[in-house]
Amino acid sequence: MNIGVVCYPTYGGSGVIATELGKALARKGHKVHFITYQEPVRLDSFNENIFYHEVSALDYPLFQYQPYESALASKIVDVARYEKLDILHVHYAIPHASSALIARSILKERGYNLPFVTTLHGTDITLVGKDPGYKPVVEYSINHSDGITSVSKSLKDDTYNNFGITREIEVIPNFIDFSRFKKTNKDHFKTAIAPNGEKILIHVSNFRKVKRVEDVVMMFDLVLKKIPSKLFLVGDGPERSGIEVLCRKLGISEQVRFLGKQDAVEDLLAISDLFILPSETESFGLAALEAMAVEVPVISSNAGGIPEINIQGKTGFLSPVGDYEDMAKNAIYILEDEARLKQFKKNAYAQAKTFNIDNILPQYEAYYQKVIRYYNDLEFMI
Ligand code: GMT
Repeated sequence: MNIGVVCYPTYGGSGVIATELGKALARKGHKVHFITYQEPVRLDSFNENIFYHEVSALDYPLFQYQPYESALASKIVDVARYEKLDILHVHYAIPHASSALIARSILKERGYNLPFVTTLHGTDITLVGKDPGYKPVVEYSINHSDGITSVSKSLKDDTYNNFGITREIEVIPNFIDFSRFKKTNKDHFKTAIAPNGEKILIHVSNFRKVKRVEDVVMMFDLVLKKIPSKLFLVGDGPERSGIEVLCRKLGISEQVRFLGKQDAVEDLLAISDLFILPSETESFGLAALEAMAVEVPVISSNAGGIPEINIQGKTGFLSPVGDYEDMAKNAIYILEDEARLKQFKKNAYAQAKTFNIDNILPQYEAYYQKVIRYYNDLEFMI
């Protein structure tokens, strides 16, 4: 197939999934055309079947905000016609689904059929999408997509609960590429960071309010009182400076390393013992799944789709949102017993295996075929 992919190219779960999916489809022989404003960060290797088309939105003094949605729709029209796309897959509804919708109408008028699939990722529904400033457009463009997928059952339910959706949503979960995320021996690195055998806890996020990074620090402060340990804080975002202040106030700055954005997260995960994800809302929790693939158990909140990946008492523990004391208690329970920690690591890996990209990729391929067939049948009837 000739597949167009629209996504956010920066760090962030939806862009990561879009890029990894595109790369895997290209390895299987499909031609994949990324249409974004910047080369996706995970598009780090050359493949003859991958193409990148840059969206450039002309700036003009009249604009307070650049009309990216229009620039993207125009680019989709251009790429679809000249690259002969069979299908377009847009990741994250805002504004990608509405751009796809406009592009599909323009193309149709010019005699070209381009069905499109919208994948809902999380905050496009649970946070931003349901805001009255966006809701009518999000709802309309979801309902007029030719296919709709969601990354978890929980997100599917949230979508039906928050919007007037009249269409079937297919759940296709996120996935792991085990050729990248696997346990590797980084003992020398671990010895340098934790010379006295301290345990390493890790949190990876975009440091937005919804991630509740303050709960990571508060629970770590309690863990530290019982278990010699270190905390890695990976990523960057608006909450970071407040978190640094909190660490100083608690007197734990020596044990906390702020690592900023990292490309090779898997190397940090390889020396970590626990992954912490206390989010307020989380449709899936890809960062936690990546940790599990590298044999790191998860201490998390029970928000959104997290319970679909982190299994209580098996791959880690789940607590009510904000209950950092319970999270600390659970972390200590796992870390205080080596045999127990080992078992949790094993379970985390086994659970991650069920999300192997090799199992999920065929689901997307089959779904694209179904959408193309359905769209063509519909066209035939009209
Ligand atoms: O976490 C974010 O805010 C980033 C966001 C994104 O779209 O980049 O992540 C969402 O999509 C990821 C990939 O499907 C999911 O793993 C995350 O759980 C989801 N984030 C939230 O729901 C908060």
